[in-house]
Amino acid sequence: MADLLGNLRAGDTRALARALTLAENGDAAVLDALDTTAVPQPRRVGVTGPPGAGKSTLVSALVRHLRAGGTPKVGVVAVDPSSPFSGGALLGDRLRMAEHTLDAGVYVRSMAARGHFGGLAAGCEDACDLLALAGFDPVIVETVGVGQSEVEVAGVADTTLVVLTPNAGDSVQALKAGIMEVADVVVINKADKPGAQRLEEDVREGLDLRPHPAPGAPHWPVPIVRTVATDGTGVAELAAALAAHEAHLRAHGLLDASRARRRLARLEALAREALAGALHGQGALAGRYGALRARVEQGSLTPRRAVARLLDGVI
Ligand SMILES: Nc1nc2c(ncn2[C@@H]2O[C@H](COP(=O)(O)OP(=O)(O)OP(=O)(O)O)[C@@H](O)[C@H]2O)c(=O)[nH]1
Ligand SMILES: [Mg+2]
Repeated sequence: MADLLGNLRAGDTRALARALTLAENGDAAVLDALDTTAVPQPRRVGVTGPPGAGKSTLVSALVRHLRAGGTPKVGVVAVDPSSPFSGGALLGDRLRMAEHTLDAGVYVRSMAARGHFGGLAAGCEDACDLLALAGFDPVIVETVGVGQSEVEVAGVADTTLVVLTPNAGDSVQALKAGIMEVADVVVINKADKPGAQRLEEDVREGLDLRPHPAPGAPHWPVPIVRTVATDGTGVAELAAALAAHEAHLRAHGLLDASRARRRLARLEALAREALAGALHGQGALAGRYGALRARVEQGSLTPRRAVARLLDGVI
C-alpha cells in the first residue's frame, strides 16, 4: 500500500486510478494509509446547480482556462448523488470533459454517491484527498443540485459555485431549494439564451434575502457571472471571481475555519454511518439492539424506552 501511495505521489496516473477505486470500495488498507499520511490541502471548489445547467461543460472550460494560465495540475471529481447505479450522467461527464484526457495535468474522476448519510461527503473527501496527494490543486467537485446535495457540496468546498440557467422557472426553483444560501459565486450559464437579465435580477433579489453578516464580520458580496460554457465566454471572469473569493477567505483567516468545518462534517458523516452499521453488524451494540428489537416486536417494550436502554451506559 505504501508503494501504491508512493507511486501516486510520484505522478503515476494508474496508481491514482487504482487508489481511487480501492477507496471508493471502502478498502481498509488504502483508507488506513490515507489516515496515517499527511495530506496536502489544495483549494477546493464546489460546483452545483440543477441538472443540465452546463456544470460539466463549464468545469471543462474552467479547467482549460486554468491550464492555459499555467496551473500545473487540476483535479475534478464529478459526483452523481441521484443514483448509486446511474451510468448516464457519469458517461455524459466523461464525454464533456474528454478534451482533457490527453492532458497529464488534468484528472477527472466520476463517482456515484453512497446512498446513505453524508454519502457525498464520505466518498468525495477520500477522492479529493487522493487527488491532493497526487499534487492536484485546485480540486473541483461537481454535483447535481438535487435534494440536500447542494448543501452537502458546500460542506466539501472552500468556495461554492452555483450554476443557473435562464430557463423559465429555474430561478424560482433555485431560490426555493435554498441553493442561494450556499453560493459564494453565482454563474448564469447559457447566457446566450434569452432571459439572462431577468434571472440576474431574480438572483440578486434572492441574494439580498440572505441573512446579513454580524456587524464587524467580513462581508463577501456574492458576484454574479454570466457565462456561455460552450464557447468559453465569461470563463476568465469566473476564474477571477473564484480567485477573489479565495483572497477574501485568506485575508480574513476563513480558510482554516472552512477546513475545520469540513473535518467536522466528515466526522459527523462517518460517525452516523458507523453507528448505523454497528446497529446491524456483529458487535456488542448489534447484540443489544437485536434483543431490544425482539421485545419491541412483541410489544413488551416501547420503542422510546428501547432506545433509552440501548444508549444506557453508552452516553
Ligand atoms: N446554449 C448553451 N448550451 C450549453 C451551455 N453550456 C452547456 N450547454 C449545453 O447544455 C447541455 C448540458 O450540459 P452539461 O455540461 O452536461 O450540464 P450539467 O449541468 O453538467 O448536467 P448534469 O451533470 O447532467 O446535471 C449540453 O448539451 C451542453 O452542450 C451554454 O452556455 N449555452
Ligand atoms: Mg455534469
